Amino acid sequence: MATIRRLDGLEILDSRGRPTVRATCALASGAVGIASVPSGASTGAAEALELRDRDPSRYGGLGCRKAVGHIRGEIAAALVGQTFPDQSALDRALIDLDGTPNKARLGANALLAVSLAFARACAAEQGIPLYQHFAAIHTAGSVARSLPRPTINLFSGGKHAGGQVPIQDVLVVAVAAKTVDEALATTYAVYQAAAALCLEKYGMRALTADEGGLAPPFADAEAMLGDALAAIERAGFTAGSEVSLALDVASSHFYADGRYYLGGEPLDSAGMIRHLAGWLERYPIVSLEDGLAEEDWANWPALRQAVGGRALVLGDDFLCTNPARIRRAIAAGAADALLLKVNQIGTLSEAAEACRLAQAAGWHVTVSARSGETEDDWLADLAVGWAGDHLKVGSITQSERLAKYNRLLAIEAESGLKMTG
Ligand code: 2PG
Ligand code: MG
Repeated sequence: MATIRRLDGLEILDSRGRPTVRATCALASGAVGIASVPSGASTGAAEALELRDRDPSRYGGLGCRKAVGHIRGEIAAALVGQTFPDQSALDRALIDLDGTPNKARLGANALLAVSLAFARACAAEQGIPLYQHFAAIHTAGSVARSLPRPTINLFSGGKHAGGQVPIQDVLVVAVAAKTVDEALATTYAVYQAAAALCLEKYGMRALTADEGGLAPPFADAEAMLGDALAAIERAGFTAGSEVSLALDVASSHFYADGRYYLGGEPLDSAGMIRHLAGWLERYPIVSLEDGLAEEDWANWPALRQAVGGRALVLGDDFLCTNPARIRRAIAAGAADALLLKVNQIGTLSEAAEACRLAQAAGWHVTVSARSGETEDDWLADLAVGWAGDHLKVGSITQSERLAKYNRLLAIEAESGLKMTG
């Protein structure tokens, strides 16, 4: 039971310097929660709507004054003074108030900021860590069981790096690390080795992309993967048994008219699947995100079969953290892992439903940040509370990324929980 005493919104700036939304929720008990929402760039077509002002004279139309105005105005008017038995009651009120299927009227950014600020205030009211409160939101009565294993950006391309190479992320997974602390130290070593390699090979200090990944002018995606392998070895690790790779192919963003424009001859879906299967043979890849495009539904089951359990078939744009899309994908055998981004769906309760659905089907869950992030660290608590297998936050640089790793380190130190295997 929590009674809202005050709701407020603030337009703040994200890691790209673009506006986003922060909300403050004060409860009658005096407990206060403040939360900020992130923003994507390589967005899925089925994502909930992020409300932008569309005033070209201010932040190129990306202002969030309307969304903030909705928190201060209509949402506050409807919710202040109301008592909510739990998170799902609050989220239901937000969804009903908005009244659209994709949160287009009040904005998913406004709704999610309130949803998260309320959760934080409730955790504060009970005097429990946010990750334990998130565990209870996931399933009443449950507690946090494990820590997620970080998957960390090494190299960036695609929409996060100006498209010098079509695929979006090559990530490092410290598969032999036993603790978060060890996983981060391992990744740091690989990242530094990659930076040195980029200096030698490309003759330039490697510039970083939106999420802090190194983004030299790779000749093609193959070179990106080869350089990742070389960096792992240069750092003194054995590729595969100690350090593996994860890929965000983000293929929706180089797919047009039924063809994948990966460089060279355009590939049809079968050709793309063969290409990806070839990578799995040559590189130690444990997770393959958006290997096919979001609208290429019909071919996802064939991708999953071709991968044959060698790597996770992870859906991001494909699933959009949307329970209806996840049900369909489970029924079709189209994937076996969910990339979970709360702002793709717009409230905590709906994202929790997406997470439960995936986990009940035996899927893995990778809890993910967005390319436009803030210094807020709730995502680390969410990944712990919801028993995420992996946490994908971007690279091991830039404070908006490190805020989440630092929170995860603090949770590891205080909770005694073990990282997933
Ligand atoms: C993705 C995310 C995070 P964005 O595609 O997985 O890397 O990117 O937030 O731009 O959608
Ligand atoms: Mg993605």
